[in-house]
Amino acid sequence: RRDDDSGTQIVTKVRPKTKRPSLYKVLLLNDDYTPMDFVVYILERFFNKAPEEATRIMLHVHQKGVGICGVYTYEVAETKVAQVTSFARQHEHPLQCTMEKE
Ligand code: TYC
Repeated sequence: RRDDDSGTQIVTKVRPKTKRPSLYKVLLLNDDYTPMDFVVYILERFFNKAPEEATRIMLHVHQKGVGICGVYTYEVAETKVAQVTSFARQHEHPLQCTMEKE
């Protein structure tokens, strides 16, 4: 919606440019040392899982080696990873939490 200097009207359309944000999976990795009940607590506290769902995810990670805790936008996923890692280290557990683009 503008005129150039030749006097010819150039019509440009305004396009609503709202791209949906990329999503990131937050993953827990299995290890031999972190207690099962600690992992369940992590899933309840940081990922808002009900006790049964938290237990299911923990056992999945225990058996398969890796599992999804949740799917979030970049900054939320990054914050979850930092919170889980900090909390695990405070309790001297080696629990690994990472994120991966969906
Ligand atoms: N493998 C651990 C154990 O036997 C339990 C565990 C589950 C650890 C999930 C980490 O992400 C994990 N105590």
